Amino acid sequence: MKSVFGTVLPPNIDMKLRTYKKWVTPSVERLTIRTERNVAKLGVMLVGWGGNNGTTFTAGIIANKHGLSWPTRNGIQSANWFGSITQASTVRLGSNSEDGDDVYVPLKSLLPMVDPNNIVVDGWDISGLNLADSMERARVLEPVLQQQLKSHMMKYKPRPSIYDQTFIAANQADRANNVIDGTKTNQVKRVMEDISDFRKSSGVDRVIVLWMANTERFCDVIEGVHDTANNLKNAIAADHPEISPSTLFAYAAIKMNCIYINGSPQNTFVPGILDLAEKEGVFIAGDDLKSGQTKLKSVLVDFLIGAGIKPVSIVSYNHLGNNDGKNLSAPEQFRSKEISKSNVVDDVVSSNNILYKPGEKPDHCVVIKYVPYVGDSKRAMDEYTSEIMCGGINTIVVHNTCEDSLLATPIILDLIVLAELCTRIQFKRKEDDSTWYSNFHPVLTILSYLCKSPLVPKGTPVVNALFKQKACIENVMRACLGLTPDSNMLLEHKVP
Ligand code: NAI
Ligand code: DG6
Repeated sequence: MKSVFGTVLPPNIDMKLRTYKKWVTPSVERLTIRTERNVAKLGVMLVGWGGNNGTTFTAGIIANKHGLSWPTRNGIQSANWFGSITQASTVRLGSNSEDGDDVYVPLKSLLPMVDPNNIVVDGWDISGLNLADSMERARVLEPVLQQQLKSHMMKYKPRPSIYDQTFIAANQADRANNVIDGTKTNQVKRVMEDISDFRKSSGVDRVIVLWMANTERFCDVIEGVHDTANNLKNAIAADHPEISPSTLFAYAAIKMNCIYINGSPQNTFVPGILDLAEKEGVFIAGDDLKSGQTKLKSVLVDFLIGAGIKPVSIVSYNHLGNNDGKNLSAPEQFRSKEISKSNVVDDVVSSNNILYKPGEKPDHCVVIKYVPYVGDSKRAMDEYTSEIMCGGINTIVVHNTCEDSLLATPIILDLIVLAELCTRIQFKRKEDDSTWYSNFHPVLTILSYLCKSPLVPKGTPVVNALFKQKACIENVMRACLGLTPDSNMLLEHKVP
């Protein structure tokens, strides 16, 4: 079903809508949706496997699979996936017909999904440390847990990766001891061989490649180089210096029919990659995981503006001491993150033309500082200043200790689990007589909830507001089951 803005004004549309010159023509489009219930044996290849997120994700899979527990000063802690919507959130199915109580079920029970315990992990890193040593270097997990994980993690060693010091900060050079030499053509070929090798050795049916490596600077998008799949192919053959490692990985992954997800903010998805993904019919998604500070912002600003309150200044400061913070202390890499963190309120602001004139936006300042001592325990401070009734000013100040990688890791899992699910959902228009079903568009906008800067195809609105994003996931899943979207009207309780 869709709403169309058009020329027909039905007689029952309220006069007030005429004032806004918005004409609404309800129209109905019927879809048949089918979901393959056999779940693929899934392999995940992480670029940046030896980093904080890469090691924490791998450790999370192992710790949950083996049901590990460890003593803490507060008692025994067991492995879990708190922070993951697929593993730890529930969905309201409806109300119970007997007592009217709401009925909730785990989101993961709605449709068959990959069990995290069955995911096989592999990957690349420019640092050659084995995963046990990189886990220790990351300083994320409790030492007692690390001890239990060590024998498992030691078996993993990242594959050599594509290192281009013009794209990540110079301060990363000392960990680059595991690199693929040669031309860009050789590098792409090597990555494709790695994927093929992983497929064979692990026996997985499907591979998802996820960039969890350091934030790169934005590349300059050049006509004739990045604009089409064919130009990108020729530019790789010509070893063009402005093609980033992340774009080379995306190119190789798509060519190998692997979903490619960008967990960092840089503009990996140049037009040529979008073109390639469309031509090859391979899913891509990104950009940049939405974990702590931004997630809260995409709730708070939506709440304020939805309440008719006008945010006029948003100041977001954070300091962190992990290797991500070190890389982001370089101006060009910081700029990529700043762009990603800054656009997250645009759609909410432009939705309210009572509060904001066309083009008007709140002041929005993003500051990131590198303070090694705090390690992965990022401290985020935000000040939201808003105009309220008759010249009043309302100020909200938030302090959040983020535990960065423990917030990010469940999001990586959700991206992977939901992306795999998307490969099994297909659509057909009811009036279409053919037997042909289409997949989702190659750009998986349904994953926007998990991304700071959602990638969308041309002509598709960007949605940042968190609850709209979550409702999208839940309602698409409900549609797969033949359930109507949860409208929250609860008319069954309101109409006698
Ligand atoms: P990290 O610095 O600990 O890990 C990154 C890893 O990538 C390092 O091991 C590094 O050696 C490796 N690397 C760098 N360039 C590479 C290349 N070309 N190929 C393969 N490996 C390469 O960083 P962390 O904390 O794991 O974050 C990873 C990325 O995720 C960063 O870009 C960060 O901005 C992004 N991110 C992190 C979030 C979080 O909350 N932790 C949330 C959103 C995004
Ligand atoms: C400092 O902002 C470092 C970043 O990599 C963030 O930790 C990461 O992007 C998460 O950001 P947020 O705003 O979602 O908490």
